[in-house]
Amino acid sequence: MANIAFVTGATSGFGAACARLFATHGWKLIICGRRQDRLESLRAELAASVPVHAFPLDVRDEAAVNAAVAALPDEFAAVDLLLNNAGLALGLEPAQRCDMQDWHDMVDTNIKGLLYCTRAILPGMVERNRGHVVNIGSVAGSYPYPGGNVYGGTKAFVKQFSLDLRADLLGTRVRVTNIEPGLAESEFSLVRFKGDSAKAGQVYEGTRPLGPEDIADIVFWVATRPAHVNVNRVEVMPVCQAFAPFAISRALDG
Ligand code: NDP
Ligand code: 8X3
Repeated sequence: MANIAFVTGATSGFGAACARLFATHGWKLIICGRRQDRLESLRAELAASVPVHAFPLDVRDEAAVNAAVAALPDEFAAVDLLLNNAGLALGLEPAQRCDMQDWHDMVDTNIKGLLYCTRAILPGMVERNRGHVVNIGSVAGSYPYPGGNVYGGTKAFVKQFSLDLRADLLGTRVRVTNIEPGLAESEFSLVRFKGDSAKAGQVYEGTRPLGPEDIADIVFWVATRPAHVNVNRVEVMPVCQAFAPFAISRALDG
């Protein structure tokens, strides 16, 4: 029987790459996202090789998440892998100048949306004593950088929540993994800079960033370890990225 993967944020970047990779390995796919045109073209592409269930979903809408999970067709209901990938960064301003709505949107998507999806899918996994929740965190959840503020905070939540889920799931065969990528080229920066493609392009200029396929490769690897193996966290950066020294201001000597 084919495995079933439920991918949030499948309309772009990591989510689309994961859906494609899992499909090449014969997994049945549940795909969602807000952009219906993107969703439909991915559905049509994947449906040539595997069964696909696609529906528009804003993960910030708890009732819609619950309704979508309750309405899964029988052949898609026993989800083996939930990939909590939908997420975004908005802005890179210092905290004192951030747009409050951006903070709401990041918390509502990266934290609350992930919680809604997890809470809706998890009981079935526990009941079946089988399943894997793979969350997409970020290096931003471990290492601060100027302007990371709430984005970093949401990903720190995802990291800790993933570890705490493991604690709750002890005694079951349900696995949990947090993937924590660094610089990766997708629509991420275009979204962060609200459609400013020149600014988004500068982020990757002269670098060899990770690509969505690199992340898909890791997600697929953690998902296909032997059933007794739980990869807790994977932190991954491109070779062109490393850590900054601590920043010290010399303007405050008084
Ligand atoms: P993209 O912008 O390319 O993809 C983000 C996906 O999330 C899109 O499919 C988008 O779909 C979906 N999404 C956003 N908001 C919502 C929402 N409210 N409801 C449903 N879907 C939503 O970026 P990435 O692929 O890079 O990002 C995927 C994940 O990886 C995010 O969680 C991001 O924080 C994380 N990440 C990214 C890194 C990077 O450098 N690129 C590094 C580390 C982590 P739609 O707009 O159609 O709803
Ligand atoms: C995305 C990586 O460094 O742009 O989560 O925050 S970073």
